[in-house]
Amino acid sequence: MPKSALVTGATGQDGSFLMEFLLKQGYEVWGLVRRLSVPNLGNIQHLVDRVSLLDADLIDQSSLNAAVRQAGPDEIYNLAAQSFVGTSFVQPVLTGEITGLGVVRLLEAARAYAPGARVYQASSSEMFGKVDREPQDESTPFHPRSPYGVAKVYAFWACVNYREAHGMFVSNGILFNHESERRGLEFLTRKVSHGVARIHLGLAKTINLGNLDAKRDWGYAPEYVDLMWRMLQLKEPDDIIGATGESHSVREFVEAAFRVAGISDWEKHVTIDEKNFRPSEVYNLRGDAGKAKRRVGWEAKTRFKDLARIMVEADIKSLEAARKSS
Ligand code: NDP
Ligand code: GDR
Repeated sequence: MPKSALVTGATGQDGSFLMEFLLKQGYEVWGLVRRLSVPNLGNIQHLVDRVSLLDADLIDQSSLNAAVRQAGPDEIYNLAAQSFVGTSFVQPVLTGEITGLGVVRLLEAARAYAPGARVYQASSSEMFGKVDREPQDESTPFHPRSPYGVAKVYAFWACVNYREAHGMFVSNGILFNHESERRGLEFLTRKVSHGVARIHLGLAKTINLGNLDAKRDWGYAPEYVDLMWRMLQLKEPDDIIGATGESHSVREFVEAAFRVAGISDWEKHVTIDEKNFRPSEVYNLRGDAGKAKRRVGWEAKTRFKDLARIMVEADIKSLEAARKSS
């Protein structure tokens, strides 16, 4: 019998890469999607014939119960979230409902209808927030700096508690930023790669950004779904960081992206706007993924400059294709 997996957040960046990965491993794959007035299947259009999609929402307990019961999965990957930090400041209650309480709803559904399933929770480096050491590892204290980070901390501890109280196999992957050509357009790297591609093709003149001094540990998303899977193959549940171990500023990413398009005077193409700053910022994140290497043999491979190149080239290619077909 092939193993089966239920992936929430199926339409998102990570959901799409994870479902591809699991299909390659021979899994029967169930993807959880929420009802939208206009379907949002862009990232998984190429997979819809090979996975089973279930309608459910992290806000709605009965739909989660039904989805878990129908899929009867061996593994559950909870990737669904209101995942944009900026929005969490203007929609803090919704973010708490989805990104925090939504995880407890899913754990309850698993406890009732698939108690033997192994559960992966998409925890985040945003939980470290205002850090007191560098690099951050699994023993670094949490000090979240946004409603999103606060919700992720709640969800993290809920997972630990379901492990301890109910003996369930629940693991937290504490992942640092990972990006790709499938990233949503509002996130920094994709906003920049897409903006640079538009400028390169003469479709725009500038990109409007915020804090150029913030630093992040940026990796390439397809590699991180492999870590998620490896974590659920361990004998015992555990909480493990995924990161590259390198930290770069937003400014460095912007420079690198413009360089891919052959533009050196990038300052001329960047405007700064207060609206892109956060009320409380996370200034510097750099992860120590030593435990991931020791426990499951995982290491990030794609380096910073290659990431910028992959993303800018992909955006130039897709914008050119769109232009030709219009
Ligand atoms: P995305 O924002 O690309 O995807 C989020 C997914 O969650 C989408 O499929 C979205 O559906 C779905 N979703 C949102 N709200 C609900 C809801 N109420 N019910 C059901 N589904 C919902 O995120 P990523 O793929 O980048 O990230 C995956 C997970 O990993 C998230 O939990 C994120 O917080 C976490 N994370 C991400 C990191 C990163 O760098 N990418 C780093 C660390 C953690 P829809 O398409 O309908 O909006
Ligand atoms: P982040 O990602 O907050 O790290 O959360 P994001 O790409 O939004 O921001 C990265 C950094 O860039 C700065 N920045 C800008 N950000 C955006 N989005 N737009 C701008 O114009 C801009 N200008 C500067 C931000 O202030 C920030 O410092 C991501 C999400 O995927 C989370 O879900 C995940 O948990 C964490 O990564 C790890």
